Amino acid sequence: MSHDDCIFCQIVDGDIPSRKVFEDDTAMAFLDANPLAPGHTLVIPKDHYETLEETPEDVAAHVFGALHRLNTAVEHAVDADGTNVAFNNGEAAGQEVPHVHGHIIPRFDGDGGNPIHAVAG
Ligand code: D5M
Repeated sequence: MSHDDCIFCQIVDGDIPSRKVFEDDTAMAFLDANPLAPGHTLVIPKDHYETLEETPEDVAAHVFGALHRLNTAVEHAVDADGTNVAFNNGEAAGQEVPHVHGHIIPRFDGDGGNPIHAVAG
C-alpha cells in the first residue's frame, strides 16, 4: 500500500532521499529532517496507515519492536542519557505527516524539561 502524495511513502519507495538507518519487509527508520536533537529518528510502517488506530496490531507490534531495538542503538550512537519516544497521533496531537511514525528523540542531562508536562501545561 502506498500513497503517491505521502512524503513518507515516497521515502519508502526511494523517490525522495532519506538518511535510512533501518529497513526490513515491514518497517523502516530514517533520520528526522528537522531534528530536535542529534540522532532524532523516525520509525514507520512501510505500508501507508495514517494513525495508530488505522494500523493493524501486528504491524504496530512489528514497528514497536524495531523502535525498541533502534532506541538502544540511537542512545549508544549519540551517547544520550535518555530518549523521548512519541507518536503524535492525529491532527489534534500535532501530527503533521499523515503516515504513522514513532519519534526517537535523544535527550541529554540538563537539556530541558519533560515535553509531556509542557503539553499538559
Ligand atoms: O512529525 C513529522 C516529522 O517528520 C517532523 O519532525 C519532520 C519530519 N519530516 C518531514 N519531512 C521529512 C523528510 N522528507 N525526511 C525526514 N523527516 C521528515 P509529526 O509527528 O508529524 O509532527
